Amino acid sequence: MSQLFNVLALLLVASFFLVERSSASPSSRDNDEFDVKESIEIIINHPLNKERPASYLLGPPLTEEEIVLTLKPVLETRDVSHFDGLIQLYKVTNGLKTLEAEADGHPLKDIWLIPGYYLLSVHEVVETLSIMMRTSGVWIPSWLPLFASRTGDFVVFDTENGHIHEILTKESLRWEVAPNLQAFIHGIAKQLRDGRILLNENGLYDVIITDSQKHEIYEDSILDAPFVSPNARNTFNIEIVVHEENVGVPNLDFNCTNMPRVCQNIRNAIASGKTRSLQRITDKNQIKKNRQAACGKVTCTAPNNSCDEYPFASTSQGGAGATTMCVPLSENNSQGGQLAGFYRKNNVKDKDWFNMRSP
Ligand SMILES: *[C@@H]1O[C@H](CO)[C@@H](O)[C@H](O)[C@H]1NC(C)=O
Ligand SMILES: *[C@@H]1O[C@H](CO)[C@@H](O)[C@H](O)[C@H]1NC(C)=O
Ligand SMILES: CC(=O)N[C@H]1CO[C@H](CO)[C@@H](O)[C@@H]1O
Repeated sequence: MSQLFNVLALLLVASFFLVERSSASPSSRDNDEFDVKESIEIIINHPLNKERPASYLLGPPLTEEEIVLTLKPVLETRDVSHFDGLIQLYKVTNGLKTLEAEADGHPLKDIWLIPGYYLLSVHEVVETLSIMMRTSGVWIPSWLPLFASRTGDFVVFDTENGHIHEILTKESLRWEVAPNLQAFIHGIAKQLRDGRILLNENGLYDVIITDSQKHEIYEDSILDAPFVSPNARNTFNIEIVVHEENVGVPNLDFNCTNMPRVCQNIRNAIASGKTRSLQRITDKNQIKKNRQAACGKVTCTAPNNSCDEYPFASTSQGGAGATTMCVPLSENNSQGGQLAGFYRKNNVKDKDWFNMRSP
């Protein structure tokens, strides 16, 4: 508890530092210290969100008592009064009614609140955590899933230290995007307000960053942008243990029992000439680019379905032209777990080759 307090004190210092930095910049207005409510308002009222009715699909706010009560089982003995950002967020809105919105004909990207992600309601946070704990194999109990993409990607709140991580469960990758929730939402609102975010050809957000020669560089994901968290750009493999021995080019055999449609999609892809020879990549930007190129324009109409792709987005062979299929959500964790297990067991690292043997 006192340890948590220390961490919290550190975070507080860190967030002040962030605010300090941004208000020092000459182009920003004086009152840069907007709170979570103001940040959310900036995000939903931004012209880029006009086509995405996030605001009217957002659920009504909850009271602090309701938030604490719902989260209590997952926070266990932790003192929830320390999680200011979480409380502030859900006091603004209880997230998006995803399934209702989709049933109402809105594609997933219409209900994004932040680039690539929609906000889960507090009940969905608890439910999704329990599903991920049962099925994912790489999920850590202290990760509260706050934002989800429905393709196995999440933005999570770590109850150990309040840090915000982006998690790609299928690829077993995570990285820290902000030291706390306030800084995360603030960072996104600020970049939207300052016009450093635009829509790319896939209808997704890009971030404009200027290099030392003032050339514009485009990042494909705002969540990676250094301004969200200047000190936190580390990418980690989850649970990938490094062994010394070289096992050659390993063969991947999927167990299709729990994911018949994923396997059917792979068979379709191979039948149409896609390669079985794959090279793993761990560059998160490239993985997300591949996923968007493959699945960005696919709308899965059946409830609880999400777009799956072969070759996988986490290989050099993935991306535009990949064979896609809408698969039940229940199949995504099965695939993610099997891939992660395969990479770990066979020590398949970045740029290593492997062979998709079956199906
Ligand atoms: C495949 O998965 C199912 C369900 O988890 C399991 O019952 C079965 O034993 C597995 N088959 C093989 C060959 O591992
Ligand atoms: C979709 O998933 C939710 C939550 O897991 C479940 O309650 C609902 O019944 C599912 N709907 C369909 C159509 O499968
Ligand atoms: C079993 C199940 O439904 N797994 C997950 C598939 O992925 C989505 C989001 O990426 C989760 O919401 C599901 O829980």
